[in-house]
Amino acid sequence: MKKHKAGFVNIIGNPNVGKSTLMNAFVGEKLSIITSKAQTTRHRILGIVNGEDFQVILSDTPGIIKPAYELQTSMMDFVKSAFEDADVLLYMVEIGEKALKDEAFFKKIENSDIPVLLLINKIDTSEQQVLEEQIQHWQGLLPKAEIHPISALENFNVKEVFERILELLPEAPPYYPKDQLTDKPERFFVNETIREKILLHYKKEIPYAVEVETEEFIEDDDIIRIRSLIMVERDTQKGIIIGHKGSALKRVGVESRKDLEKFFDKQVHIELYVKVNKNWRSNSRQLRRFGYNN
Ligand SMILES: Nc1nc2c(ncn2[C@@H]2O[C@H](COP(=O)(O)OP(=O)(O)OP(=O)(O)O)[C@@H](O)[C@H]2O)c(=O)[nH]1
Ligand SMILES: [Mg+2]
Repeated sequence: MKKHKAGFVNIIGNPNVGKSTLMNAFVGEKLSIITSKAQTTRHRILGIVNGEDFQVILSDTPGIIKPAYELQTSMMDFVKSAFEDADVLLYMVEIGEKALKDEAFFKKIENSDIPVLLLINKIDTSEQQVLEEQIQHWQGLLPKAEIHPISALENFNVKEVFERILELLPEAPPYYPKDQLTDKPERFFVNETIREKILLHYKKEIPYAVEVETEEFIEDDDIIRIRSLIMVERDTQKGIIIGHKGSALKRVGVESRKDLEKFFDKQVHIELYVKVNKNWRSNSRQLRRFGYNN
C-alpha cells in the first residue's frame, strides 16, 4: 500500500503579491477573496486539497505589514501562527519586489529549518531577462530556498509546485475529514464576499474601516436567506456606503448575491444594513467577537 502524506503548507508574503489567488488555484474554489488592494485578506484561511493518499492543508494569510492599529496586529498574529505549524513554507514575492515589509519576518524565513519554496509570482507581466535578475536577487538573499517562477493568475507552474509540495510532505494520516475543504463556516464566506465588493467599489480608507458580520443564515430546501451587518467607524462612512438613495449599497448586495449563489449553488436572498461601531479596529473586545483572536 502507498503511504499517506499530509501536512501544513503556509503561504506568506507581502500584501497584494497573489497569495490568495494561488490558494484558490490549488483548491479549485474561490475560498479567499481577491482584489487589487493591499490587505484584502485579514484572516488565516485553510484550503484543503484531498487525494487518495495525501492531504495538503494550505493556509492563506494576510500580507505582511508593520501594524499601525490593533486589527493589523491580529492579522500579523495569524502570519506568526503560520510559521509555527508549517511543514512547508511558500514565501511568495512578485516580480520587481525587493524585500519583505517587515524585516523581522524575513529573519524568521532565513532562520527557518522548514523547507521554503520561494515563489516568484506574476511572471506573466515580465520579460525573461528581468525574471533571471529576480532569480539571482532572491537566490543571493535566501540561498537555502528553492525558487519557482509562477503565474498564479494564469495557472503557470502551479501544478509543478504542487507536485513538489507532495514530495516534501511528511508521511502522516489526514488531519481533517477527507471531504472537508476549509476550516471556516459558511457565514465567513458571506462576510468575505461582501467585504470583497466593498474593497472593489469604495475608495481610500472606507474598505479598511469596514467589517461584516452575518447575523442570519437560514438555509431552506431551495433558498438561503442571509442578513448581514456592515460595520463602519464613522457616520460619514455610513452615508458613503449606502450612497444616493441606497444605490451603492444595493450594488454591493446584488453582486454579493450573484457570487454567493455560485458559491453555495443555491438561490440566495440577501439583506444588508449598515451600522456605526466606533473604532472597532482598535477595540480588542470587538476584534475578538469578529474572530481576530488575541
Ligand atoms: N498579472 C498577474 N496578476 C496577479 C497574479 N496573481 C495575482 N494577481 C493579481 O494581484 C492582485 C492581488 O492578488 P491577491 O491574490 O488578492 O493577493 P494577496 O497576496 O492575497 O493580497 P493580500 O490578501 O492583500 O495580502 C489581484 O489583482 C490579482 O488578480 C499573476 O500571476 N499575474
Ligand atoms: Mg489575500
